[in-house]
Amino acid sequence: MERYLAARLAKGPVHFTLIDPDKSPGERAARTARGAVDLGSHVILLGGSTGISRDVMGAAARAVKAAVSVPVVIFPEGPGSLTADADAVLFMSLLNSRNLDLVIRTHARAAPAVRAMHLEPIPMGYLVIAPGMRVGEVGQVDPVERDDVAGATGYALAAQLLGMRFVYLEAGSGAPEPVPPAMVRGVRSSLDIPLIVGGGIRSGRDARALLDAGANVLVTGTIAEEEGLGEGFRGILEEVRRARGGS
Ligand code: 1GP
Repeated sequence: MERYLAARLAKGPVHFTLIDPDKSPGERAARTARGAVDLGSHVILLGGSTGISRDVMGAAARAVKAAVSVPVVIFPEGPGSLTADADAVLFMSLLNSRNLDLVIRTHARAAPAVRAMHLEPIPMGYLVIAPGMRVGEVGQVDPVERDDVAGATGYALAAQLLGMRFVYLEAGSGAPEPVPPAMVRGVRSSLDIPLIVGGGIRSGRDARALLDAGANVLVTGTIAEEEGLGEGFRGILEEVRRARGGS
């Protein structure tokens, strides 16, 4: 997965489609994934902010893998949703959580299982920006304020210096506005590793502002869940394609 991603990122920004298998189980997840990949999405993420059982995650991963040839990656809310049926897992530390379990302790408990399942871990710093929505609450986060570019940059750079290979700025699923482009621009200018941005991206216009600011990966979930793969989703993918020079 990481090699696949590096090859895609070498040519420009990429798009991840996030599907919640609790809301879109099995074949339904596969249908969304197929449509998203047909429109140019590069990776399918499976996850949600409430406990998804291993069975539900496994069934979705199997169905999606049978339907598309892009990597299928778990966006974990906890170790209970890990399944060997996916290709990789975002092995992510919730950098600004007050709960040490979400910063490192759960990882210590889950690491042997990740190894045993032969799931490729993608080392990532995950940073929640206000408003943070549900992940901000369940993640017991001290959200970075939307105008605190220096604060976000500090966390992102610390993640890089600790050896993490991706940083994810998260406004929270369903956020009324995405992470501010000015924050993306500021963090991007100090960072050498790819910057993932998600939460509240609903239109081509949102996508373009974040891509212009230097986002390397855009993640969208809610738009496809609420509106299907219609105008909003297509507009986002169009902007990603444009930023890649048409490829
Ligand atoms: C959530 O960043 C992702 O973790 C996607 O957010 O559901 O708002 O697209 P949306």
